[in-house]
Amino acid sequence: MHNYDPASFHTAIEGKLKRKHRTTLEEATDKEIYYSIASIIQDLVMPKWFETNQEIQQNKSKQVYYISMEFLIGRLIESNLQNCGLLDICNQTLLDLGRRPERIYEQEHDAALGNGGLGRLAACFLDSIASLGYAGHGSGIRYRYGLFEQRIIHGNQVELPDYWLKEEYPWETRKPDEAVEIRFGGTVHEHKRRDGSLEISYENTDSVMAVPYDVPVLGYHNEVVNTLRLWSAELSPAENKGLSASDQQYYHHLDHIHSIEQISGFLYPDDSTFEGKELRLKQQYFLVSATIKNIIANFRRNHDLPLSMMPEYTVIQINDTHPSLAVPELMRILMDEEGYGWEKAWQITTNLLAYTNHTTLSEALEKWPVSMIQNLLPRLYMIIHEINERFCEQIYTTHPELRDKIHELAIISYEQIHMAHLAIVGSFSVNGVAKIHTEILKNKEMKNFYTLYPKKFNNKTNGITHRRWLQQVNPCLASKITDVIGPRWVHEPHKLMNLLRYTNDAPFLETMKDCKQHSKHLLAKYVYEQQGVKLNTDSIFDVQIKRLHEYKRQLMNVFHIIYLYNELKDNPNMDITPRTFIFAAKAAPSYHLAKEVIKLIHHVASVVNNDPDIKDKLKVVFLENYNVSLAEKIIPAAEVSEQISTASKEASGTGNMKMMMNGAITCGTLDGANIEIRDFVGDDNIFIFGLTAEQVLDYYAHGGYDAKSIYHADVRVKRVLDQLNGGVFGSQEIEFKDLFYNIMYHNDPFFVLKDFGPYVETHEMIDRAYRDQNHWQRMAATNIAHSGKFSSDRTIMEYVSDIWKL
Ligand code: 73E
Repeated sequence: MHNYDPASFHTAIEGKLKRKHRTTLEEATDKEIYYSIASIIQDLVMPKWFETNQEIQQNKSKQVYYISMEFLIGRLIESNLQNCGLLDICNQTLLDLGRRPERIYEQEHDAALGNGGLGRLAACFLDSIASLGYAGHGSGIRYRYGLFEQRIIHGNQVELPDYWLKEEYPWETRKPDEAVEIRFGGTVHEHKRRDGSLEISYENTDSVMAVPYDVPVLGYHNEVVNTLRLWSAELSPAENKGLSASDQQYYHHLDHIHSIEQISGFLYPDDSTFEGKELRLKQQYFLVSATIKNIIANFRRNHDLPLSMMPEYTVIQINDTHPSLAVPELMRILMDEEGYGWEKAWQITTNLLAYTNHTTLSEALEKWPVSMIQNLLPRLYMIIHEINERFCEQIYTTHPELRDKIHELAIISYEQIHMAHLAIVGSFSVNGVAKIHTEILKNKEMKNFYTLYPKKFNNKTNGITHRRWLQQVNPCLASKITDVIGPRWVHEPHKLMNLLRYTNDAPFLETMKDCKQHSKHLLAKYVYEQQGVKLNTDSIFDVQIKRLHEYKRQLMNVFHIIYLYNELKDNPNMDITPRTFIFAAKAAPSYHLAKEVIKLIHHVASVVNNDPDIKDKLKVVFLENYNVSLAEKIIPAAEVSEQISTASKEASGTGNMKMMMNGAITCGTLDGANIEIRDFVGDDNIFIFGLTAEQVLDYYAHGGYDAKSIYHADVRVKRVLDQLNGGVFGSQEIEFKDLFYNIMYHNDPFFVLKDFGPYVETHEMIDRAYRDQNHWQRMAATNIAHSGKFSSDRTIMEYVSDIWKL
């Protein structure tokens, strides 16, 4: 994509600094250099971006639109440099200039337009779609505030707004000419035409403009530039009344502008409980309506064909139910604006849409109150109602055996709209995100739908982009891999399998270890700079980084640490392999128990880290403000990857894949993609423990288990819980009674005590295994070798061949 060498790149930066910042290489700030580099990349990208679009138009190839409320893209500077082949040149140029590349790259604000796994998956998918050369676009919201910034004050999480657009974002291009109008509220009028058909019109609606901002998505070394289109809510020109400041209405008008801009104001920070907030519904409709209008406009620009032909050239993947209003919105446009009848419109709609389910947690399932949809989207409500009537009717006539299940399957029941049901009925494909998750969908959560539509259901195990999560974040390991198996794994990640030939190669295992030590040192340096804590880089780096949730069981990890602390206090000369427990996690702001766990980690850390008896044997650190950039620092240094969710609860997980790809050994339950990781690496290269999903579901079906009996039977457990309840961690005012009560009197809904014993024993095995470094590195190499199957390139190829048919 470029003709730069270090000398000409140097000159290019110099030129940008002079023309755009009126400064010199010597005087420029890191930020000015960052902007100059971004601008050089943009100059290279623009013509390729244009050409990619031209090619799509000319080839008339089929396109996929990935609609998602979240795109957790993180920083783009390094991956953009890498994908256009400039990373090495840029690093060298910066070093020659006496600048530290990482200091320059961290000038970019980490774009946190997502909560966690679901949003990061969308970002990995965009990278793979472009790198594999497919025509695929992301469509999301340009939230003015991303996921909150986390600060820890006296062990408590405090949320600060993430105003990420404070400074210019160099990757976006505003496209005001492609803005579309979105309408909310109002009343619907039906007029019968002479021919008996209905004409629908709306009155007194509120209008909002959706203005697109495009971010380029660069393929790896292939000249492809796809688009991530992020929509921003603005005042519609039609509503911009010329009022003077003295006018009473002026203030109403300002309020009105504010309420419109609120639609793309902030990202909802909860990824595990559904909160039926009207503003969130507005966001969803805003995204869906803007995207579909855009898709139709693109289709018209590229083809001289009726919209009924759209499914041949277009497919729309909806990321969970958040964009599931796409079903009624497509129906509305096709019928009310394009004049199709119900049957034809339904055929087109259901041939366009494919739905991915990401969770079976009942608290997370979206159910909107009928009244809210009726008020905000009256016409869509009429359509949803009709879809529901027809659907129930169809079950009644074609599936008599399901007649007594109709109320469970219905889209509308008890004055609520079940978005998952709407999404399943309205799309041609329904996929889960790991094998076990899809099986649970088919055989349990969506069983009756599976009976109705067996062919719709399919599995697409998640993946991660190995370009970012290995090549970019761990250049040391990546280059050592290339040294032994050659560079082809970068294009064909399954070729990492060739590493299996080196699992007994002592020099290779040694270099792998050197890379791990290097990464551990870098992380230790960061931790020291951040919080003044010195890490023992010869200790095991045991990492749990993910959103904080009860089902992910960070609490069980903390209980294990308290247990080890007790053991060491009882027997200070106990022979244990030193450990550093590393946590990073954001809790949803309203999630009390999750915040208590964060506080507990901090109090345990302060006791353990300051106890002279413990010396260098145990250390606990919590790194604040977990985000993509922090993950990039931690993951290369991880040796044990904690994936300890209550079996059946974690649909897939993707952090498990990232850490395995960097040579960490998973300590995990048989949940989500852990199962597939085990199937690939084999029992000898992973530490599995705990209840199976079947056992967990069986307990739930019989009202849970008896947590108190474990408390009374297991002295280790009793001691830990009594310490928790008795104020041992934290002063008198800081108590963790709510955590204690939740286990003892709410019967430990996530089986922390039940799995505790096996978890402790598994960690004892890890402790011993680590002492044989040769063996440990062999396990690490085996994990890396198999991680190619978890590249999102593989996932995307499966979507392409089974669902998208691009
Ligand atoms: O297991 C993860 C999965 O790896 C799952 O919990 C997560 O999606 C990941 C990617 O497939 C997920 N996020 C959400 N639901 N499941 C969610 C729900 C509401 C808002 C935002 C995200």
